[in-house]
Amino acid sequence: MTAIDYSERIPNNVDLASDRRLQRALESWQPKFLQWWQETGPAFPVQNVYLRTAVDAGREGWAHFDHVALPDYRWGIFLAERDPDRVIGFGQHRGEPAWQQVPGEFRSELRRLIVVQGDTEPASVEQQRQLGATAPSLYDLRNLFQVNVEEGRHLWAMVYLLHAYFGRDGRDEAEALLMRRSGDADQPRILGAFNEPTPDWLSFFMFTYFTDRDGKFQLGTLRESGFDPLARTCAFMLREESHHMFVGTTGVDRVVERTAQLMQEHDTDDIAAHGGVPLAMLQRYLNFHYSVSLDLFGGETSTNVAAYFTAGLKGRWAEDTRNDDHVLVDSAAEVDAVVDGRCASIEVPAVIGLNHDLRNRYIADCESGVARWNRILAEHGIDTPLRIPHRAFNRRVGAFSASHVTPDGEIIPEPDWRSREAQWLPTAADRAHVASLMHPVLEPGRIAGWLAPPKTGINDKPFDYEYVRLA
Ligand code: BYC
Repeated sequence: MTAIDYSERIPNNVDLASDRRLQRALESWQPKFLQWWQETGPAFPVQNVYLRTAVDAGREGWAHFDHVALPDYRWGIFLAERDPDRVIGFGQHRGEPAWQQVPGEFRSELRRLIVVQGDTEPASVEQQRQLGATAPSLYDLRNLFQVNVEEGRHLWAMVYLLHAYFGRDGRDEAEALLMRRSGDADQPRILGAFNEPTPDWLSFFMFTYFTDRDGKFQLGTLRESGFDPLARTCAFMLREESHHMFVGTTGVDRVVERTAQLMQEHDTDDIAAHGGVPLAMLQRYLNFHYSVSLDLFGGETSTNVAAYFTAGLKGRWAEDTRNDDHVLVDSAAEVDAVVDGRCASIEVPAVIGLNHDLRNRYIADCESGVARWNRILAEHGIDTPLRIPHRAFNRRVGAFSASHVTPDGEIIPEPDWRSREAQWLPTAADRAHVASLMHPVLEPGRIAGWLAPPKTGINDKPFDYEYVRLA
């Protein structure tokens, strides 16, 4: 059964009505979620928004589009269809039937993974709370709200698992997910990048390109999980996630396009005075968001990830395409390391190097975005390309966290690094310039001057469609 029941207070396709205890527990969490949404969700008041809502967890026609008042969005619990023959694809339990209940010996590791995943979802909503007030177009405002409501739904996805499978401590963790706050000194969100502010739309596009893409890869590994309810929920989340990355990819496309146009039009790199984002500034934003997102993959060597993999809780990206034994007991792998004061690599048992493996897949994906932006620049005759900095640059987690590394991958003394930091990472002046461009443009069909309009609208609607009805 993949169809979603919208007659219930909590829309779901998990037959919630048949488990009164669970239903009551989630119904008592629901008003707390709505209160959290009021307090930390989008602050910009609007009447309603042209949003997609999931109507079926199957493949075809899974979403319905309509104007919806944000607090009336139907957050619910949607799992991809169950394959009754599914077996665990990796680790020491490879080949055994996928678990429908939490295996007792891995309970705390599994809960930890679900809590960390769940914590990122409300964090991103909190980070983006103020953006509505400076939206560059109604189309962009609509996309922001779409991303926000779906991140809220992804929180529901993890909270369902905590309530349904982890008893009392699962319920406590579900409460705690509503208590932590992005950037809060006392109760911060768990992972670094989710405590960084998203103060402007350039940051939002970079975040949805680089940080949501970590979501794609992490969800991809949890979709492989031997714990079937987690695998199924992540499979469906990934479908929603692709729009979030589309927002990032095309958002940066459009900034690059406008930057290139202004450079051509005024025959100068210095387009700040002409209301654009100079290329060097774009590069610094890219450097920042890429490096903090690399940190989200954890250390290059990690006994946590080895334990997750061996237990069958967290697989590798595209596990079934890997040409090995999927157990990795006797395998070795190269991972990044500092060797003799240089960025190099060392050989380690493959299972403890799996964060590096996933990060590598992620890096290759990021490179495709940069290639795409450089094609836009080249079409405008601009031959100073954007670049992905070296993976060791500006890292706070893992092998390079104690080193000071240039975007070219050279380890240099800290004072030298500090003296050049302003060339590499957004400066206060960059942030002030970007902030100065953030004026709301809220008439249908109009767009701010610092980015190009999108090539197509949402769900075949034109760009000048009234995607958001203002309050
Ligand atoms: N910040 O063994 P290590 C998304 C902690 S994004 C702070 O090297 P491990 C989304 C780590 O927890 C996807 N702390 O790392 C995107 C550990 O602490 P404990 C989110 C960090 O455990 C946009 C210690 O350092 N999902 O969905 O192998 C919008 C040693 O770490 C950080 C997941 O991440 C950090 N950056 O891997 C909305 C999937 N990195 O245990 C949503 C679930 C590490 O010693 N999480 N630490 O207290 C995981 O798989 C793993 O927890 C991690 C870390 C990959 C995050």
